[in-house]
Amino acid sequence: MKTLLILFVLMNLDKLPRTGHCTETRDQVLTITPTTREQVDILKNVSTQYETALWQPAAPQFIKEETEVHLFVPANSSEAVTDLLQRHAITHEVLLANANELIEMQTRNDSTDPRSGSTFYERYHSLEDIYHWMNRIQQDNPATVKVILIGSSSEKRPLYVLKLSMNNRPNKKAMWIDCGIHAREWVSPAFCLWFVRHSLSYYRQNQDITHILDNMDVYILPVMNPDGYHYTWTTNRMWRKNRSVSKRSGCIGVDLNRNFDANWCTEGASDEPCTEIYCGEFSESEPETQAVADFLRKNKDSVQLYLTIHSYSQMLLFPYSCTLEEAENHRDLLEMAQEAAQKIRRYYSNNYRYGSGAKTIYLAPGGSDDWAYNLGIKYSFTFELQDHGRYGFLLPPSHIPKACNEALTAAKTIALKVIEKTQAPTSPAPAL
Ligand code: 0X9
Ligand code: ZN
Repeated sequence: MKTLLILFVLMNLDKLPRTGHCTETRDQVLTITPTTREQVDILKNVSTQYETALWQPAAPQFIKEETEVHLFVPANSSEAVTDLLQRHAITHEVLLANANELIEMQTRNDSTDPRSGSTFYERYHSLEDIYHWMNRIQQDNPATVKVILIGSSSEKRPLYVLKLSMNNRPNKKAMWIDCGIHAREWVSPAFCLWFVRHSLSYYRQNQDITHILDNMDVYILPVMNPDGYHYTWTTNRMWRKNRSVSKRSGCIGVDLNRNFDANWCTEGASDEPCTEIYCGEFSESEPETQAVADFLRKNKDSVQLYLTIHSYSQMLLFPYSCTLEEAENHRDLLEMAQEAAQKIRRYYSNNYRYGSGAKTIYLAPGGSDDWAYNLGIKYSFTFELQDHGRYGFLLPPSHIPKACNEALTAAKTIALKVIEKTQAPTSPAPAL
């Protein structure tokens, strides 16, 4: 009997939790709905008291009554956090019980896994892989793809933009797409890769992408926050900001989507370096922000459409997010977002909300979309990709194709509209 018991313990050593308790606790995501002011205040303090990561909303100050909060709770804080919620009768449920497994699944190098039938574009990739991919794409398409170095990150990683250009028409217009401003939103860089693959594979085969590329060059920045993205692969999967070191605090990182010069650091951002929505020392204080802003300033006469890709919550947002005021072409932007959302519903049976950022989610100043809009790029959108919170930032790789195709549909619908509204027809417009 004793031998059997020892054998059992030895066989299960790896399954025993480090704490020595018998029940295995794992990293999990909770969905919590506060119903009273007191409960809201308790939740606002949770992230400062315990090691947790707020998934939704982006910062504790946006937590309000009767609105779902998604909270990532690592195994070592699990007991304390659930105790606290129970003591204050705060309604909560486990949204994801197996966050560790999902993280492991997403970082596994599938190319060496013979059981995996997924292609390169149906997986998440490390920063190094993405740099290699960009190089290869340029080498394989020397006539149409160029890699442009637009600057470097605070840890001195290069910021590369791909330029897709199918012809040299005089006075050619362009669109811009950036991905990966927020490090943990992995489906965002996956979308930039997906868009490039679609453009290169379906040019001259698919009418819509052909019409877009005939009339516009495309600038694509697959990872705007390389330091943060790298950090999510090596150290902390839940990291959001960049990795710059603050002079006046031990806390690291600026929220690059609060660092642009659009009502910079007013309500909806924070001047406290330890928060997730820290706006930085001054607008464009961060090299990543500066590189993008400089590039767009230089190219503002040609760039007509600005797209920035985030996750999650399934929304198509447009200016303003930095004020409750309406943008001057609000009707146009609303119509375009509505048409894009309708197409997503029709083709993919998925719901995307749409509207101005401030009215649809929250006031959030210093964002790249508002800044690009004020620069004169009158068609400016933020896409929040899948999902609604079932997996949140840990969207399994198997969901990449649908999430990216939905966003691709929206991007193409909007780009075609921009061409229709601003450019005299040079070739027959496609039947929509
Ligand atoms: O808060 C943000 O930066 C974005 N949401 S996220 O959950 N991906 O962090 C929304 C950005 C909307 N646009 C602006 N705030 N300008
Ligand atoms: Zn984001």
